Amino acid sequence: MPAIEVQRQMLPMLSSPNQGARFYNPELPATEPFVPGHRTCAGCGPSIQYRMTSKASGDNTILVGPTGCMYVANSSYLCTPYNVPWAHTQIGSAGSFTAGVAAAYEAMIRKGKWKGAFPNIICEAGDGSASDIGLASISGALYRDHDCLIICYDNEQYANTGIQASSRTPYGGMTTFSPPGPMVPEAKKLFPKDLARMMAAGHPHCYVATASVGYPIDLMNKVRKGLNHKGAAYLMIYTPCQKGFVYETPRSIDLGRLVVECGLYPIWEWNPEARQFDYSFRPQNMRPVSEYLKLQGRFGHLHAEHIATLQKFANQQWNMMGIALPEALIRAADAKNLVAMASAEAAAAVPQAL
Ligand SMILES: Cc1ncc(C[n+]2csc(CCOP(=O)(O)OP(=O)(O)O)c2C)c(N)n1
Ligand code: SF4
Repeated sequence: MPAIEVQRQMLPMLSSPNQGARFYNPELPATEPFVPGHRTCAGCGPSIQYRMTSKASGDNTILVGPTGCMYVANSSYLCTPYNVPWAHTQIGSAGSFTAGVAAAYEAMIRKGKWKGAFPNIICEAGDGSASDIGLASISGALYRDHDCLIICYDNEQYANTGIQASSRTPYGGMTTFSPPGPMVPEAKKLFPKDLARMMAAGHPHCYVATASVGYPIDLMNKVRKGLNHKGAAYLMIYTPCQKGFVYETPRSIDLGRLVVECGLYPIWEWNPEARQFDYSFRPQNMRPVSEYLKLQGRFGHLHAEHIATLQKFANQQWNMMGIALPEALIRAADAKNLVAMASAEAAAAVPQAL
């Protein structure tokens, strides 16, 4: 019997992809594969992202959820908010499980055992799963080019276990595994693993991109591009965690914009055909990192020199994208110029003065 050809869904792009409509866009699909009713925190960035992602992918979708908040908080106590098939997998096997689902559908369709279009197969892995514990299985699935979309919903920490540092936690981030103290005043000393660029460098045939909940239309178009791409695709999406970052709950989308506007989360695409990075995405504003940091309790302990260090890092990212730096951002990379903030010495003197 000749093999039956696999029919793939080609999802259309939404217009105004860069800034997009903030609260309403008439082109948004009405479908809601991720419905109300789950135990995520108010303002949870990963669940906002989950809704956007599944809205973009539509009803012919299969979701895979390795252990983390987007498994546990969504499916606590024997119910789930998924209106499409969903399966839990172990935190380390995000990629191998997803690859198995994709390979099974390919085989079933070719043998005539499954009628209809190939489903959108999406894995939603936290950064603990994607950058640490499940990295090998995800890399394997991407390398073997299974037709699936693997998303790292990047809340920059292990959230579900009570906010521990992952290799995506930024320099200066306070977590229960990186508390600030006299020996390590900046809290986390290491800079984050450059995961998305690792994925592009290591799997050049994959569609790889970064996105943020601050730019919903861009995010949804990248989901669709990743799904339309025949073979493996990988998206890393900034998703602030209200509990771990310690911010006012309505500000999740604001943080999603600020993190890009201050250069700490570059938005780009890796084009596998041209084998090039596309750095053409431009936020509306460029801001100093302090505007982003000051909204979050996890950075509340930082001194001027640490903020300057983060500014230097952000400036390097702007340079990497070929964007000229305004004078104010160059100045902000020098701790002496952060006049409105306490210097390390001044801050250290406070307890003695009391
Ligand atoms: C092999 C294994 N190690 C550790 C755990 C404990 N664990 C459960 S949820 C979780 C945190 C996952 O973090 P992440 O993938 O970043 O997702 P988030 O909770 O942030 O959504 C951990 C470590 C586990 N379930 N399995
Ligand atoms: S702890 Fe963070 S990631 Fe988990 S449900 Fe709450 S806001 Fe979402």
